[in-house]
Amino acid sequence: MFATDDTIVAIATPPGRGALGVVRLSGARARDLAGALLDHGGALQPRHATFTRVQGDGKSALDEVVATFFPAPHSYTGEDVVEITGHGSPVLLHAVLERAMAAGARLAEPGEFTLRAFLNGKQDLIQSEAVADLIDAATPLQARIAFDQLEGTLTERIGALDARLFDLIARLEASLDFPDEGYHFVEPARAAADISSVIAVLDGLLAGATAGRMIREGATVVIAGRPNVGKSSVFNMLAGSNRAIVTAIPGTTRDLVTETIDVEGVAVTLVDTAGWRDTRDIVESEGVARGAHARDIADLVLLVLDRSEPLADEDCRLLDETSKMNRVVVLNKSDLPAETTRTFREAVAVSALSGDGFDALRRTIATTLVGEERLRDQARISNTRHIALLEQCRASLDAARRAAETGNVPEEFLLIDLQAARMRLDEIVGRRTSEDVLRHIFERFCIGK
Ligand SMILES: Nc1nc2c(ncn2[C@@H]2O[C@H](COP(=O)(O)OP(=O)(O)OP(=O)(O)O)[C@@H](O)[C@H]2O)c(=O)[nH]1
Ligand SMILES: [Mg+2]
Repeated sequence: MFATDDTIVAIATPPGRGALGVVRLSGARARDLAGALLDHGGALQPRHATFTRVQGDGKSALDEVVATFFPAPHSYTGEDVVEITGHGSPVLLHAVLERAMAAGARLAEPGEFTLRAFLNGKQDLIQSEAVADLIDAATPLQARIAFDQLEGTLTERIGALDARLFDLIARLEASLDFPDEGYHFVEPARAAADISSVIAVLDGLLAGATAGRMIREGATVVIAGRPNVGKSSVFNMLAGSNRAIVTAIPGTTRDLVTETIDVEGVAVTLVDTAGWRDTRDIVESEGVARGAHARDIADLVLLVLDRSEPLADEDCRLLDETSKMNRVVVLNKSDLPAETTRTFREAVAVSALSGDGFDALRRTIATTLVGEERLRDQARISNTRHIALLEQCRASLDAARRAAETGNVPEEFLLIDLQAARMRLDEIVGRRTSEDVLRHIFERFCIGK
């Protein structure tokens, strides 16, 4: 499968300059190879920070470094690991890397350190994926969910589900040892009830999945409305910058303007669009078409109305068009006297001029996208791979339950579905995951992780 008998090396810190930079080695020869680079006499002591120097090609030293040796199995990868911390200069770090490779180390593939941690049983697959999520996190909420998964809270819940299935399977298998016609070790009704209770736990996990995925992957929020209602002003206020051009001339915005922002922990790609109206202007009508397309793929539409004017035909048309979408109506220009009194189910009054109402708008956006979910501390599933496998698991359990409910299906048939359900759980934690899937997961990582 994956080669783990060689010693790998990579720069573990991001490209570019920094105060410090780290080169990491992992594998059986990590300590020997480090010894060949460093001018420290004698072997590195376990878990001691050793101040020493890296030798250059000739006699002169390259850099002063601190080297730390983590002997197997108490290291990130579960193998012998040496971390060499030097000055954060790309030139120096590459020189150290090349010296390590010249001594016999192989350049690590993306994610290979974490892959080894997984293969050596230091982490399960959920935790390895959480490492990538933690590094990628763009908001504190994303980081918290990833860290939760790294700590094993989701692993525990999957483990608890697995234990209940295992118990049921064991009891049904025992029935097979009493093959007398009509004798059930577990009464079918009992089996159906047990399966139902496992499904209920599964549904609890899946209930938060959409929100979890939205938090992990971020959401696209599109600002729509007729010209001049203040879409670009609302966009700028939410983005905290004057990114979009604002003028009193209707039809100012033509292109899509996007900005990624943090709305109460949810990473939102905010899109400003051209005001919707019938127009003969070629450029503007292209902008209007792009805006319509953006609305179609949005996770949420902010429909901006100018509250200081009566509703126009275009407003009504947009209200109608977006009525089935995930939508928040933004009643802008609340600093001016109100001209419309119509009320909407999900509406927030704001003034993009004064900033009034924007705290409420941010809260409404976040709640509409992910519910109150984000405020609760609990194990969450957020990863599409986990969600898909849990749904497959649920489908198998459902089939088993239906079979049990008929009361006359042999245990063998129930067992097939229950085993299939358990297999999906095994795939989530990585006990039974194909090499292709593993490759796909670890390719996402940066080199050095
Ligand atoms: N009084 C008041 N004026 C506002 C408010 N928001 C926007 N405006 C004004 O309304 C006009 C239009 O604002 P924009 O943000 O450019 O409106 P828009 O919807 O993006 O317009 P288009 O790009 O042309 O579709 C500008 O003169 C803004 O200063 C508000 O809350 N109160
Ligand atoms: Mg605009």
